[in-house]
This record gives sequence, structure tokens and C-alpha cells, in this order.
Amino acid sequence: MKKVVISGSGVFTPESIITNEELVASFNQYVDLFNAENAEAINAGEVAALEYSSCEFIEKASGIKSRHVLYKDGILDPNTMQPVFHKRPEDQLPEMVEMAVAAAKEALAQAGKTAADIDLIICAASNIQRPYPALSIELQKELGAGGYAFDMNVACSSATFAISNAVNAIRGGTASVVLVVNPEFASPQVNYTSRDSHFIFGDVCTATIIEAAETATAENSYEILGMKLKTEFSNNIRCDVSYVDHCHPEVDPEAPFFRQQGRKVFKELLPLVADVIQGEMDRLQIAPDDLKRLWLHQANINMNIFAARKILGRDPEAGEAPLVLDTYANTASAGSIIAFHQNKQGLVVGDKAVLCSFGAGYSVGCLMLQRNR
Ligand code: CO8
Repeated sequence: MKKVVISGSGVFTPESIITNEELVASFNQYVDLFNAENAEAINAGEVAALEYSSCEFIEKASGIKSRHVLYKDGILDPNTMQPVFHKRPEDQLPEMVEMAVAAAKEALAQAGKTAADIDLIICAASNIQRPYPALSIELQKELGAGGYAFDMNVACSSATFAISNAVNAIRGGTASVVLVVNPEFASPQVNYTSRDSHFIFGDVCTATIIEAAETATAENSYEILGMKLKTEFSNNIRCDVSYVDHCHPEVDPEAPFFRQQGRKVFKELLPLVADVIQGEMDRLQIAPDDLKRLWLHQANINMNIFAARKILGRDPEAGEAPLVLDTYANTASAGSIIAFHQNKQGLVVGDKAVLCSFGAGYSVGCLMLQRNR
């Protein structure tokens, strides 16, 4: 079987940062406004009073301290509680493509490739800004790449599933150098008035270049030794926004937003993740001590520590299972790729590592990697 590598990676990080302190201050102002406006109904027991959010809870329960967002305006205004931005005209790149261009350029430079070398682009993310024409095809035009392009969505596992598609396309002979981009423009889907979820997500875009080892000229590359993808249906993480919404006689105010049963997700996903990674380790005869890095999905610090413990059979040492969620928050499918991009340099040739996503679906995408050069 053809040896396939990740030969470059890139991350575009929006400039604007929102700290927990800022987010909680505006949320609590919103709570005061809501409770004052609804005082009569609250006193009559017809409406439940809203409760304050807290920085201590957010950091302890999730590990998140701050997040980057594309549009900060509106999110922190207690009368708005959502990002506000103009719809771009057709002759301007949509946000997701703009982010993808920046991340792709870094990945291409790292791989020592130009856009002309790319013959497949996969845009894989939890939300695709418009159904068609595919964002990836607009990106293909903007970069000046050839071949073909398509969009796909497996929520938090979009990046790992896309990389596995790239590997299969290279092995199947339908592509030779693939660009995978993961523009996670999550903030418009966050319900900033929901105490349970207002702190969870941030915006970012990641990119990876996947190609046959024989064509790779990058200083470093990471062979994809094995891939295991797993899905199992669950309603515990949902978003119901749809192109059919305008046909429904009833309006669901929750439809545009991410929502989840966080505790259930935590409990149900972890065994699935551990099983998938362990199964792939067994198949490839990789012992826990052979794994030099765990680039895990970035949703929750406690979840990552738990998963690392299960896989390694001990507590992870500093830097073994790198965290980026403290400053990026949950960035859906981009999280494990940011962890990889920012923490791959310490490995030496021959070192093995795992990159694993997990999230809505449920879906788990596990890539076993080995530093190739
Ligand atoms: N401030 C203060 N208190 C709070 C807050 C808050 N903000 N929120 C909840 N509480 C309270 C609750 O009311 C509860 O109080 P009580 O005990 O009195 O009932 C208490 O704190 C505990 O609440 P929870 O049980 O909800 O808290 P947890 O400890 O479970 O932590 C987490 C909540 C952090 C959400 C946690 O459950 C978690 O991270 N779970 C894992 C979730 C996960 O991994 N999900 C994957 C989602 S990502 C994904 O799939 C991508 C989808 C596509 C992305 C789309 C982009 C938007």
C-alpha cells in the first residue's frame, strides 16, 4: 500500500479574543436585564429566573480560559448576544473561504508546495456557510489549484474523516496532493444567552497537506500508519438549522443553535474513543509507551486527561497530550489539528503519535502517525 504522509499544516487564528471574564460579565448583565424585564412573570412562577454564569465554573468544568472569534461586536452586548456582521456580496470571499486561504498558505509553505501542485481540495467543517456552490471550489479558484474539490461535514470529526478521504484518494489514484481545510466559524451557532453553552466555542481554521511519501519534500512529514473511523447515532449533540426551515409552520427558536447534553456526551463518548484508539493500537501493535504524543480533540480538559489515562495506563506527562482549548476553546474539527500543528516539532524520526477527534454524530476519527523525516 502506498505510504501517505501529512507534509504540512497551517492555522489561521482570528485576532479578536474574548476572555471568560468578558463573556461572563456580559452574560450576567443579560441575566439582570432578562430578570428585570420578566420580574412579574418570574414572581408568578410562569417564567424561570435566569442564573449567573461563572468564570470559576467554566474553567473548572471545561479548561477554557478564552477564545478567538471573527466578529466580537455584538457578542458582548447584553442587548444583542450574537456576532453581528454584514452578508458579503458574491464577488467577495465568504468568511470560511477567507480563513481557509490563510491557513492553506501556511500549510503549502510548510509542505514546500504551491497551489498548482494541489489536485484535490476538501473543505471539511461542522458548518458549511452555504450549500452551494461548494466553498472548496471557490477556494480552488482563489488559490489557483487544479483537479477537483468538495465540501463535507462530520461535525467535530470533519478534519480526520477528510484526511482519511484524502489518503484513500491518493491510494486510489484520483488525487496526488490534497489540501484539507477546516474553517470552523462556530460563533454564529453559539447561543450566547445559554448558560450551559455560551462559553464553549471559538473560531479558527486549520489546513493540512496530504501526499504520497515519494512526492514529499517538506523538512518534516508524518506518515499515516493507520486510520479508524467510527460513528454511532446520538441526539445528545444537535443542531437543527436547515434549508427547509422556512417551510415549517412552526418556528423553533433553538434551531439555529448548537445544543448538547454535556454530561451524557462525556460519559458515552469516552468509552467509544478509548475503544477506537486501543483497537487501532492493537491492530498496528503499538504499545502505550510507543505513543510519544496524543493530539486529542479539544472539547474538555477533563475528558482529555481521562482519555489519555485510559490509553497510556498512567497520567499523561506535561506536553504528552497537548491542550490548546485553554486559549482556543472548542474549535470543533480543528482542535486536534491545532494541537498537532503547534506541538509536533518535539518528535524525532520514527516516533509514533495519535491524532483523534470525537464529537457530534457521535463520530470518532483516529489517525495513527509516525514521524517520517
Ligand atoms: N456557570 C455556572 N454554573 C453553570 C454554568 C455556568 N456557565 N453552566 C452550567 N452550570 C451549572 C449547572 O446548572 C449545574 O448545576 P446543578 O449541579 O446545580 O444542576 C452544574 O453547573 C453542573 O452542570 P453540568 O452537569 O452541565 O456541567 P459539566 O460538569 O457536565 O460541564 C460541560 C459542562 C463543560 C459542557 C461538559 O459536560 C462537557 O464538556 N462535556 C463534553 C461535551 C463534549 O465533548 N461535547 C462535544 C461537543 S463538540 C461537537 O461535537 C461539535 C459539534 C459541532 C460544533 C458546532 C459549532 C458551534
